[in-house]
Amino acid sequence: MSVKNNKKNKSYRSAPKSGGRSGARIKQSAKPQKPAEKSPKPVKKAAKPKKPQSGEASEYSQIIQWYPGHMTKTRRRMEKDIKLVDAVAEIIDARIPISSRNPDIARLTDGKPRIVLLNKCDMADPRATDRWVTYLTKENVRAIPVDCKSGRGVNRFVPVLTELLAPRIESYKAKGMANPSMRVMIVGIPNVGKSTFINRVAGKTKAVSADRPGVTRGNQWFTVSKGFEMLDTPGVLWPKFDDRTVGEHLAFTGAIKSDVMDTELLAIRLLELLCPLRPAEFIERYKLTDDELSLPGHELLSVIARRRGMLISGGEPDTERAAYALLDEFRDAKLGKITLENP
Ligand SMILES: Nc1nc2c(ncn2[C@@H]2O[C@H](COP(=O)(O)OP(=O)(O)O)[C@@H](O)[C@H]2O)c(=O)[nH]1
Ligand SMILES: [Mg+2]
Repeated sequence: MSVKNNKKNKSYRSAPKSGGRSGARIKQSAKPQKPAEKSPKPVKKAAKPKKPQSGEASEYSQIIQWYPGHMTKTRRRMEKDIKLVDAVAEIIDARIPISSRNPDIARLTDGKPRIVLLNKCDMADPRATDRWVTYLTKENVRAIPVDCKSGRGVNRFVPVLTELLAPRIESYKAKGMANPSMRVMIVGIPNVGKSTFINRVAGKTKAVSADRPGVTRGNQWFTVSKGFEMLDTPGVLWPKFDDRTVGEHLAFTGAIKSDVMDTELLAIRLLELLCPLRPAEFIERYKLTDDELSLPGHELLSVIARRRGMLISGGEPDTERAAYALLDEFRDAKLGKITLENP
């Protein structure tokens, strides 16, 4: 369980505050006549996710089965690589800082100094990103918001790394090492932007952006800055999507393929989260009235389909097409800069 909210572990691994427990059932038939659950709750007051019932967990195991099967091998390799480095930079998605994070990271990184990069902040709500940075800083986590697409924020990486590793560098020097070279490794869940970040930091040639089998033979290091080297192979962490809310949030952002879930129910769930947040671009794009914003998700999806002229024969709204369009537009940040999880 990644987002359980136990008292011992009330770090930012605690449950997302937005989003309720209701949600899309995987591969259940969509019945848009009925709401998936009760009407949307205001985001701030939404109940924290609790432990899934056993049935829910097994549904999510379907996604796990869909996931690439080389998990164990990748993880072993990562555990080995981590032993070689002085620090770990964990990339998370600024729109879903809780769900995009692997809760085992502390154990996996073996207590090594860590930097958290809040990536894709070009698509996240800037105020929420600020709140996350403040929150993480209070938790003694070095956090840097970055947008690897434009490169914004990436230049803060080396200064923060330098500061974080200063004690380590000093201790090497005290042991007589003249110019110790510090090594750092990038880790994160699939599609969070690990390769893009490495490309940004390394320049044109080193890492390749898409996952390609066979690209990495043996470790290669490149110099990030004087005295700092980075492993060109990022460590892939798997998200813990055995919780319904986490699974949904990962699907909304495209971190996991949404076609393992029912697209219409997923879109309905997204609408239930968006309506209370009232992003201006979302409202403007679909010309939504206040009344429409308080409709249950499945009715609002029909409204959106009609407004978009997405109809099936007989003039009924094509809610499936509308669902795909909505999810695509959310992933392209066309509905606004939206953060789904708050500290
Ligand atoms: N908008 C936006 N897209 C990004 C950002 N960083 C990465 N991406 C995109 O996210 C997708 C996955 O990136 P990639 O680096 O391959 O992820 P990896 O699987 O973690 O290596 C690609 O389409 C990137 O262009 C970012 O900061 N902003
Ligand atoms: Mg990659």
